[in-house]
Amino acid sequence: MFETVLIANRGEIALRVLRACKELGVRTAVVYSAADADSAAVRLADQAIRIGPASSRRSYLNAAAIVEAARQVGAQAVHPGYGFLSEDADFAEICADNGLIFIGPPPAVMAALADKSSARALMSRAGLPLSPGSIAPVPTAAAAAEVAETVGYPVIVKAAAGGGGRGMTVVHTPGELRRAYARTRAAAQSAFGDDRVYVERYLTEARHVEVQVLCDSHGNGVHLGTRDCSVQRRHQKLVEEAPAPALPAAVLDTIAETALRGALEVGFVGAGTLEFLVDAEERFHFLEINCRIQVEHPVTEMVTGIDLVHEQLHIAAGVPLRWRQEEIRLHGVAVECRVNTEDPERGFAPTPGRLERFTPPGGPFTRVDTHASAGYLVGPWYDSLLAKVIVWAPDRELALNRLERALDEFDIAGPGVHTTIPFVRRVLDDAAFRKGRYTTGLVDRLLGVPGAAPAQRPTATPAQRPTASPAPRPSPAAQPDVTHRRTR
Ligand code: MV4
Repeated sequence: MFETVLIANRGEIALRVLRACKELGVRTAVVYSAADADSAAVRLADQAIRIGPASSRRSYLNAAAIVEAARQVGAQAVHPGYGFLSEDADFAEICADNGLIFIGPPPAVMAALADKSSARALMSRAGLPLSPGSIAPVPTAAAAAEVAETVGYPVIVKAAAGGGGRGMTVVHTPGELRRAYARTRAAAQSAFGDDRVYVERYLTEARHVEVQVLCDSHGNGVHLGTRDCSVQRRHQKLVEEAPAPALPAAVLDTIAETALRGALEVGFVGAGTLEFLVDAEERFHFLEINCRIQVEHPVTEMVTGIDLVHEQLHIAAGVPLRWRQEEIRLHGVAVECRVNTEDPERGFAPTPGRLERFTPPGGPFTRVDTHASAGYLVGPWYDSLLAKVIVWAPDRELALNRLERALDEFDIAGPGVHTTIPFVRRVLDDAAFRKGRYTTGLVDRLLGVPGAAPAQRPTATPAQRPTASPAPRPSPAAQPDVTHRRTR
């Protein structure tokens, strides 16, 4: 195991990684910006290195300053957390060039998977079913129109360099396509310096189901089941749960096993997440793979009993995977909600300010991951995640009741500070959500967004349900450019 790890992040995830390191007897060093000098991670770390002003660009995104901090403290490895440099293959490469282990996949694997178009091609070759659409980037508006005609409208134009919902445009009719295509390319060029885009059929009323995998550097891998992350607003997740509800165990197993096969096939190493959409017919479609620890990782920890950050550290240190698939048992249900300092009544605008009161919930099977405490100053510089409340229970109904109980206990107050708790309560009260029959359309419906679908059952009745079958494994030579023919 490492002697010293540098934590290149802030907020609750810096604290989460720090705790894992301490539990494994690893010395901790944390970098911080001028805005985070009083943070809990700075207080608890063995060493803390100030790397710049509040501006992310000049601190948590400053690769040179982070590498210099690692050199100063004699760290062998860097944990990037999530966000910031966590998915930056160039940063992983810079770490390697400086003799540092980046806690994540090898830089070349990261680069291939960060490109969503390339990830689609690799996963398709590994036999994963993709959302219908193009695999290679689509070079012209005319080519985009051809793909759209083949898969059928609505379609979604996605930036190859995007991900996590950034750089996507939904197109409902052929008349809108040319402009949407041009606009997405221009936006991708300005956001990512890369204007390549691809086109998929836009699947409405689908569920966002993701699979947690752990793969070591010796070719071994396990999956840790599924999470449902359909409750999102503008691609910010609000509520996540494990396992994905209201799907037959056989379907979940097929998705999880398929995901693991894909991860191993592309040489993935570390903790990763493969995202899928599951449609009303319970067919699943690969979307993208995330090469980092995710915000919602605790729900998987609660149902498996496995500390994912411990596993990341062991994998990065070259230790063979400590779990066989048969040893991983899913137990009960875990639900997480994010508490952001945002005002749901004002379009979820951030509400920075000082917290006069901050009393997190307690009680059985109730975990709160937060860096905040009474007196904490929520600044305007970083994302507004203040806390995550995660509960576990033997069944989903009790887990949801327990989460409501925990949120009732949470006391957060400060001048001008609002939180997303009132909105999360509405989600937990929603009839479709309570039944586990909700889709990516849930939040827009609750917000009354025009065009949002009314409440409905996303799941086929048992009589209509197709039998789960493993994904077909087309040979590379037989790989079509467009993955599915239009069926209606
Ligand atoms: C989609 C989709 C529907 N069809 N792609 C959003 C985040 C990124 N990882 C992929 N995302 C989606 N891609 C196709 N072809 C739906 C989503 C999506 C979503 C869309 C609208 C509102 C909420 C959503 C929640 C999760 C995923």
